[in-house]
Amino acid sequence: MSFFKRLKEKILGPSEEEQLKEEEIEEAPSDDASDDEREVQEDDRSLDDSRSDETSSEEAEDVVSKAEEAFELLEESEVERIEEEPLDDALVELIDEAPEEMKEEVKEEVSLFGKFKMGLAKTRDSFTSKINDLVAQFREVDEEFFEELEDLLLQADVGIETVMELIDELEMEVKRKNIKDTSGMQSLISEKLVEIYNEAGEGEDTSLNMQPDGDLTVILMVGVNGVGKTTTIGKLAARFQREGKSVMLAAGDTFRAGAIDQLVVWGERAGVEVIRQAEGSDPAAVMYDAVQAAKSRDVDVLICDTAGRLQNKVNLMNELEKIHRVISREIPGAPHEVLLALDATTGQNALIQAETFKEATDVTGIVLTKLDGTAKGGIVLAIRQKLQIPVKFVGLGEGVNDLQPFDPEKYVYGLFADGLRLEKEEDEDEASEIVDK
Ligand SMILES: Nc1nc2c(ncn2[C@@H]2O[C@H](COP(=O)(O)OP(=O)(O)OP(=O)(O)O)[C@@H](O)[C@H]2O)c(=O)[nH]1
Ligand SMILES: [Mg+2]
Repeated sequence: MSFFKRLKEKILGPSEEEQLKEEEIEEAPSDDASDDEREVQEDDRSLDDSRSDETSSEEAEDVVSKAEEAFELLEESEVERIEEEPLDDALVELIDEAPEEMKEEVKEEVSLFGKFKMGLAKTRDSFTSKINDLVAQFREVDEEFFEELEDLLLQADVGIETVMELIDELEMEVKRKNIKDTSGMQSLISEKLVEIYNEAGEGEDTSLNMQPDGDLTVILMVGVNGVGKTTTIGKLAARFQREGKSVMLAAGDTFRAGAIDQLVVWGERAGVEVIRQAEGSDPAAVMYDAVQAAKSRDVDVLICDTAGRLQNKVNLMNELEKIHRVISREIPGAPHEVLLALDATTGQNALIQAETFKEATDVTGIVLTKLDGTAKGGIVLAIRQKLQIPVKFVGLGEGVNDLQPFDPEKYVYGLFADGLRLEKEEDEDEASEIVDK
């Protein structure tokens, strides 16, 4: 059954056909009921049906059609993947139960969660299956359990400080609540991870520093070669356009052969203008041109690409400083965002790159790319703890819609989703066993 059929059924109840089938099954054993009784039952049922039909079917159709619209925005391959891996019933219920005026918001949340869940498949599979193994192997919470857990988190690139803090917190919680067996540990771990993440970045702003309507916002994209700067610019351009903003791109990577053309392709895809000069020309001059063009065409957002392949740190610093100077001279306060792209698959190396860029320029946010391609998604936590720069977006694939604003709770829940559902099912099984007894 397709995702939408399930969604529809969840909201509207089973289709007439399926209802008829159910009724046949229900009626079959009631042979001894008199015809009169059956008639009364049927009348009751049809009354109930018409009442609920009138009140809920319009709303439900509305939610379903809005959900369909939202999913149409996703690429076909993603829809297939979502259909293959259905959303948790609990999340579908969320859409179902939301008040009418909030349905749109809830549905967006659900589809965002679906994206995190898909994009984090590698990390989740390795991480949760290892945690599941650990829980199965150690029935009791003891020192050895914590040692193994520590190893596992380090392997996922969570970072030593965060791991130590997490283990300390868990040990305290286990003592406080007198927890003996490991069965509830998954939810406790995810709860604590979100808590630690939030504490480490208290007061941090993960939204983009956008200028008020009518003013130009300049975003500079920096990072070493191959991390995904140009791809992220393409995704951001499409995102802003969807929000109704006009966008322009500046081809500031004049260093690498083919870099300008690559940005032009993204520009064409999103239908936005790309300001460029010949390969090898001064990037600061490109920026100057781009800012002038953006101002004269009343553009809302200018996103600037830069070279990642500079020979050494001094060159990098000099170039970024010059670009910065030119932009801020033309527009005081700009660039409004300097986004550092970091490749999640490079693990701890990403942290070293970040330190270098922090020295070279005022990085205002991180875009963590290729999270879909690594089993070491724990790097998000290490970045937060070590760098004090907010992760503003994460890249969860190569497609134009695969850039998502970062949300720690959805992220951690995405990591543990299956494990938590498993736990919930076990709890429910246990509860029903108790009731049965
Ligand atoms: N799976 C996956 N691949 C990505 C993501 N972001 C970028 N890529 C891929 O990473 C490769 C490099 O991306 P680019 O955007 O060219 O990287 P860049 O930082 O501009 O590289 P240079 O221009 O050489 O400095 C491309 O093949 C992209 O498709 C992501 O979030 N997930
Ligand atoms: Mg590039």
